[in-house]
Amino acid sequence: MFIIGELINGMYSNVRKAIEKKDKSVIQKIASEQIRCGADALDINCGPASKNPKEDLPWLVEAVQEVIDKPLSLDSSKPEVIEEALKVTKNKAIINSTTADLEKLEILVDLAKRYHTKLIALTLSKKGVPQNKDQRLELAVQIISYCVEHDFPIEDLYLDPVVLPVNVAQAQQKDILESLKEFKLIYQIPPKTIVGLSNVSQGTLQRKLINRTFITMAISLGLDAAILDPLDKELMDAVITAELILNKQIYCDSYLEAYRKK
Ligand code: THG
Repeated sequence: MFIIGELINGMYSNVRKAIEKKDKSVIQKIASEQIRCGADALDINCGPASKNPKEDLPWLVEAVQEVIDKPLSLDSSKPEVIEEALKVTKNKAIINSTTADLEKLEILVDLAKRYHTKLIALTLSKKGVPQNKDQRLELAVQIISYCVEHDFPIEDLYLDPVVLPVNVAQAQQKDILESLKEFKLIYQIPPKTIVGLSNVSQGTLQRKLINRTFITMAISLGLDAAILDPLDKELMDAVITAELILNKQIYCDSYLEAYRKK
């Protein structure tokens, strides 16, 4: 499982304040902790309150890169903000994200090719959030067709079915999970899949339990990557154990430690 740490996000008040004060040390501590807990990459999002995302996102990237040598996922709905951050990114980056809309695909697939990045694509369009798995599949087909026609390597594409909170979209959860399996059947090279895990539990009282139950089910349906809180130890233990059960790691009594050391 490819784990992207979610904690550098202006949605969190400590990060929002650090961005306002340009306090690098707060950001660098959150970055290092996430990697120490097993994150393979970090999501970087300056949050909806940022007045100047074209400056704030590159500032975050540079602050993180001073202490961490891992891929960064540049999280913004504005392509011009992502491009400013790409200009300062050292490692192979991840663009987070495009939608299935043609004008977004045109700009972001081109950016991903020019900067040799991976690309997360949400099965979302101007019509809004898909309401069932057929609508998700249709948008996934549009995204893959565009990538194939424009020579973007499918190996570098991650499809995101858009996870919704269980308290407002309970009837959709089964479809979201099953989409993960269906996306793999669209093309001869099965596209990778990703979810923003914490979305599922927003506004609920049992956040951690809901997160780890959802991810365990998603992993059994072939999930490749997740944006999540790597500091949640029970969550990380559940991820490692789900992968153990799927035979992605050899069993030994200390398999949790063995995974963390690798
Ligand atoms: N897909 C992709 N990218 C994404 C998402 C996705 N990026 C953003 C988001 N979704 C994933 N990251 C988060 C980060 C935090 C939370 C949820 C998802 C979260 N934050 C607390 C909340 O809102 O309750 C903030 C609490 C606080 O203020 O301290 O839940 O789906 N590709």
